[in-house]
Amino acid sequence: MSLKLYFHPLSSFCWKALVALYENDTPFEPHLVDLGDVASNAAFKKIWPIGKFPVLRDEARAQTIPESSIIIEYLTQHYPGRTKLVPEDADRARETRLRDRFYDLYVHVPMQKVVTDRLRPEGMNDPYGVEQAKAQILTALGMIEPEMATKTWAMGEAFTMADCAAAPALYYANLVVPFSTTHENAAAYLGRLLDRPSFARAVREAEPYRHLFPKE
Ligand SMILES: N[C@@H](CCC(=O)N[C@@H](CS)C(=O)NCC(=O)O)C(=O)O
Repeated sequence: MSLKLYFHPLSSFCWKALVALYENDTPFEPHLVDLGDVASNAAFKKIWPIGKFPVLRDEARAQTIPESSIIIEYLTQHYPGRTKLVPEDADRARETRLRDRFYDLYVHVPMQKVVTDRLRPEGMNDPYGVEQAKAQILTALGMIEPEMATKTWAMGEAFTMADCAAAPALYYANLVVPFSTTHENAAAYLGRLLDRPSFARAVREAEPYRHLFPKE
């Protein structure tokens, strides 16, 4: 098998890459990274010193690919399948990338800020930063709400990389800033994402690790 994915089943950005892989039944060897284990962490940092997953390794092409969006671009280019995750049309591709960036930077990253603050040592919390992050999520939800009033997926009728980004971002954002009653279109979109077999599989496979998610 040519592709190896360094990941953790609970990690939201890893879900994004997993959705892309599952969409096209792309064969890969899963390699679980345990950042809490000194040896596993050190071995992973030799591959990608930044130490953030997912990271894809393609032995056939001798390529190491970090960053979830770049992994999806790489898969689209070298291992395409029935779901065209990045459209061929240049304008639609750019719009897809914009929505991918939007969900990563303005929903996913602030959601991470709220969650990782819960893991900080006693007395080292950042309540102001957490409030800013929650406000950022609400601003983004306010933009998603009218946009998803008429669309099935982020780009319309076609499932793309933007939906790979939206799925984990909205799933975990809904845990830290519940929005099912305040943003009904965004919530309905999350419901459709949860019904999508690729995302449902990623969520299901994380179940054994759910206890590791830090509660408030
Ligand atoms: N921009 C990166 C973000 C990846 C990321 O933040 N991954 C988190 C897990 S969801 C991680 O590796 N956290 C471990 C750490 O920061 O030590 C991407 O899109 O892949």
